Amino acid sequence: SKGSKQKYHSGFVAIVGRPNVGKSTLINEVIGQKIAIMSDKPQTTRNKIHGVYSTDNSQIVFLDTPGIHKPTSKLGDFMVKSAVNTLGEVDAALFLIDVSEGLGGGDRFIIEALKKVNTPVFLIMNKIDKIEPEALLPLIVQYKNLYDFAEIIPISALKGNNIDTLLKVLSSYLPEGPQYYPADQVTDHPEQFVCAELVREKILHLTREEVPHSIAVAIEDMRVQENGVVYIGAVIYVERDSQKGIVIGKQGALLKQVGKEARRDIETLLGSRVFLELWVKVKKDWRNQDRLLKDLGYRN
Ligand code: GDP
Ligand code: MG
Ligand code: K
Repeated sequence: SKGSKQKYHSGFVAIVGRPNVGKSTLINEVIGQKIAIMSDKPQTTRNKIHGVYSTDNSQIVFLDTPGIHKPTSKLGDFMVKSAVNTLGEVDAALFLIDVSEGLGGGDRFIIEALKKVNTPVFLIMNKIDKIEPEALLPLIVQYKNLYDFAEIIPISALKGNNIDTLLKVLSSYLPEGPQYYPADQVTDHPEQFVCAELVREKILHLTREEVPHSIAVAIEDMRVQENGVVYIGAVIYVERDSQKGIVIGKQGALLKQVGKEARRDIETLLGSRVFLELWVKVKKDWRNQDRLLKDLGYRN
């Protein structure tokens, strides 16, 4: 029985910001587990990843929204629309910026999107470990001129600085509500999606070429074999033959390395042995094909 106990508060919080400002790092720091995929290269996180942060009297469900930026393809357009839709439905939004970089067109585009919804928006000034404290105030003034932020909180997602304050203030914005997920559940994402993202992550890390933005990974098959090993068959879609060559590498070396590194992470994630089989397929202009986008799970 609840008795004199505090009422339970819960809600959904979207994280938005330009690529590489630290959205995935923040979710990982809060959740304490590698569920959001990190990369030095932009736009690794395409789908929403729910990270669930639970305490005795509250629960925050984080949505790592795909990037809001000027769309250049059908996929880009889709991503922007779904991100803006998400913003309208959440209890609060965290707008992350990288304080070591100036306010740019990307930030302005996001701020315009934020103006379309009534959701309270926190300005989260990330990477404070990279600048002198005096540099913060002029930035705050600059951003305040563009938008009426509900809260402004400087943090370092990487060093874990001021995250406790962020969580405390954020919790005060949550309405009374149910515990949506069991307290020990940190993600409601299908394991398949996370596996596909891990493969993508490895490719992004291992290729220096212009491949990253034009790849997609689809898990075609995932099952537990009789010997207890989890079999995973995945297809890596690229747009051009030249990209296929790059992803495969000399005598298959790069693909082999991708498979090796991804398998290791997936084994940690699933807690069992994994046999990972990878194929590379050329699908010309897949970003503008509606059917394939649906097959890959990009749908609202
Ligand atoms: P996302 O694209 O917004 O999800 O950004 P990521 O979380 O993938 O982070 C991009 C890069 O910024 C990674 O190399 C992170 O380690 C780095 N990063 C994130 N937060 C911080 C921070 O607070 N301080 C510093 N110095 N680096 C950070
Ligand atoms: Mg990310
Ligand atoms: K990234």
